[in-house]
Amino acid sequence: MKEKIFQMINTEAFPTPFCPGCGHGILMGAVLRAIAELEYDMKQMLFVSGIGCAAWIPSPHFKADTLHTLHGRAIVYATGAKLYNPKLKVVVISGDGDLSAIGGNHLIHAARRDMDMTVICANNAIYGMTGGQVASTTPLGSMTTTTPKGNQEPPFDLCKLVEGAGATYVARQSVAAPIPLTRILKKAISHRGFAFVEALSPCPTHFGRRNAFRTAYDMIQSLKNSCISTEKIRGMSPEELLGKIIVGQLVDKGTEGGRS
Ligand SMILES: Cc1ncc(C[n+]2csc(CCOP(=O)(O)OP(=O)(O)O)c2C)c(N)n1
Ligand SMILES: [Mg+2]
Repeated sequence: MKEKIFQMINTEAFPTPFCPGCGHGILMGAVLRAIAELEYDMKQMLFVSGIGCAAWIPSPHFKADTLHTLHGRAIVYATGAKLYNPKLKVVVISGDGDLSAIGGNHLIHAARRDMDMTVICANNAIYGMTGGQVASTTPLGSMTTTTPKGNQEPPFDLCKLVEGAGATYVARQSVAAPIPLTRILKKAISHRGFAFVEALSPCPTHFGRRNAFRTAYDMIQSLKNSCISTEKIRGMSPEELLGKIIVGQLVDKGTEGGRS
């Protein structure tokens, strides 16, 4: 497996540009492992990203066709490529800001159309690459460079957003649980139709240090403590679920649909 994954990466592109403790590298590894375990041929795949730290995950690190596009426009390019060549397995990997703020409209409409593509959102709850501004995913009260008194605006629940828009596969997992994350990525990548994965990825540099996390390790521990799986929430009251993040498969409408 190690050898196989080694052949899927551009070794000259390493080390990655990610800060120490950033979760995006774990996500990168999980995506590669998922593809390797599925035994998909990278030559039949296209990876599309927008702009941001997360957008560096596929390009230039994957030895495959990649499109590193404009901020917020990854899904647009992915849609065009898929329409031109329906045989392509198209995977979008980008950040929460890129996909759900500037690119939010494209996200909901691709979900509504059940476009046959996988969208992997590396959600670090902040605009990482540009210095830590508030995002559409930043939790209430969190400190960012643009919310010095704490964020006053409620964040999107990305999974609910795309489910409401029509996505036929939706799942959430954190990079603190790389094996379940890989399992979900395999399901999402092999899904026919619009598949969405929200990968919770810590940003110690911009989110952590402004929000009382002393180390990157603390952020991983906090994710471990607050994530609860869909199986475990049965029978729990809304009060017990307060502050918890539900992870696991949230929607799976089978693999019959999908527009291309
Ligand atoms: C049209 C346009 N507006 C703004 C920017 C500046 N910009 C680049 S990346 C980014 C946000 C990235 O945040 P996110 O998508 O969450 O990725 P992260 O860096 O957190 O992984 C912004 C605002 C830009 N490049 N282009
Ligand atoms: Mg981000």
